[in-house]
Amino acid sequence: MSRKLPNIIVTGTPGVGKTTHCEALAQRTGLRHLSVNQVVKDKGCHEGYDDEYQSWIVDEDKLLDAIEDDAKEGGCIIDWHACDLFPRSWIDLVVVLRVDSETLYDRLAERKYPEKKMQENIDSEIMEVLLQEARESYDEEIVVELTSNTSDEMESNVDRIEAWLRQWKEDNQA
Ligand code: DAT
Repeated sequence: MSRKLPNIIVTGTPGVGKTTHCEALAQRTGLRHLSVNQVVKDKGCHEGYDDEYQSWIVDEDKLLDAIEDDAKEGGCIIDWHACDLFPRSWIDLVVVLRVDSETLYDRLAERKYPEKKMQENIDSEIMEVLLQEARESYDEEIVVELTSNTSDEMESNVDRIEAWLRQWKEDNQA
């Protein structure tokens, strides 16, 4: 696979800080923040809206078609609360963000999530659902778990991913 730049997935339960991390990373590194939520909305990669959960019902085939060219070119930071749908060959690093449940509760309450959706997300975080999904879907060496409770942690996470990117560039020079 001859990408000039790597593709990174930033995943985790809604509210862990994916968007915040991806925006900071995109600004610092020049990589593209690929918000799957935005792509699903903008390119109609869904089968409608689920009112109870207040989220789109994603059509994964359409989504993969919509991002394939970008992914093949490389340099994408893919921001999504699932990671098992992307072909392994596209992905160089999988960052799973984690957060304490009380902090997550506060963040989701602020978003006014419906009670059921809020509880399911908190359970999912406690059960490490996304971490398991990442470990089952990708080689262990490329999956990194990072905590995102505070802005200091976010800063150090971004530093770490930036350092990883520098190393990737060195290792993959043409
Ligand atoms: P996600 O994209 O995973 O749903 P987000 O980036 O929108 O999450 O963050 C949800 C809220 O939490 C938002 O108000 C920013 C805040 N937040 C995220 N990560 C944080 C961190 N590490 N420290 C402090 N606040 C954080």
